Amino acid sequence: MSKLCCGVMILACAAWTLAACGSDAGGTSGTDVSGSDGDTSASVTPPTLETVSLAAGCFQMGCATGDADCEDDEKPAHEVCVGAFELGKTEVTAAQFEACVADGGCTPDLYVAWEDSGVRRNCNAGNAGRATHPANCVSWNAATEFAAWLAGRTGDAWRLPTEAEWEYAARGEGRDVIYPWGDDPADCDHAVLDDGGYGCGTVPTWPVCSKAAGNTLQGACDMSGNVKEWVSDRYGATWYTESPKDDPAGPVTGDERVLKGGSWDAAGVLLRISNRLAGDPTIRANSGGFRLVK
Ligand SMILES: [Ca+2]
Ligand SMILES: [Ca+2]
Repeated sequence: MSKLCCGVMILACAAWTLAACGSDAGGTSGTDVSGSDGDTSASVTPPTLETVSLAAGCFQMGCATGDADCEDDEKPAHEVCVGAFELGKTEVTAAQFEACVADGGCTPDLYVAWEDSGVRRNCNAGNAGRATHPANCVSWNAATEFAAWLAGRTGDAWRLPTEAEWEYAARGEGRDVIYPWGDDPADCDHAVLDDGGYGCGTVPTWPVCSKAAGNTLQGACDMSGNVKEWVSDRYGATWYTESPKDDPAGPVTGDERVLKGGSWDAAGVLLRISNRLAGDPTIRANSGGFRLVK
């Protein structure tokens, strides 16, 4: 991915020329306009995030065996070990994100809310018809803010997953597979993607857990496709040559953050578990969302 390309993407997408925004463009496809919602309320009940349990374990992170599409930044495959954690079964939904907004915990400038026309119409937060769709148009900064808000309101240590935790979970506790369902190519039976039509013909997102055949062994939905997901790590193209084995958390320096799993506007190969995207933490792409762990 090139940063130059990403800069152009933002401008192209501002006019909602979707066709220009569907590639492996580093998390920057889609809308990036200023939000304006600011209503707050003191009596919001924080959402309960359904989770699946992951046991501690070690696995090969990076290119899966036999993956001909694996890219340089996914190499070398290397052993990584993570502790046990609880993973959000779904991408954080628009309704869950709206609770944070209504409670004053999520800053409008860090995400884009839906409006009835223009470029915001494909952002889900604020659209009553998309309550069960994933929150999209959220920056990495908005995702971390949501996590901090939910942790503060519930007392649980909610946070973004590390890239290693995300990948371990997508592999169903670390299996050597290309996709959550195995090695068969990504299609609309398993995931919400671009199969020649954005979102399998339904632009943009689908309600979370619409593609049960693509779930992980533990039951996590949409790890591949629907929205690509922010993880906590900074991006480093050569990070896998130096990553530690135990609980790696990414490079300590770098401006961009990692996105995983591909999205409704991405071709199937970009939904590979080991695929890595990099995005500026301020970018609010209509193909980008997140899930949390604790
Ligand atoms: Ca996803
Ligand atoms: Ca990539």
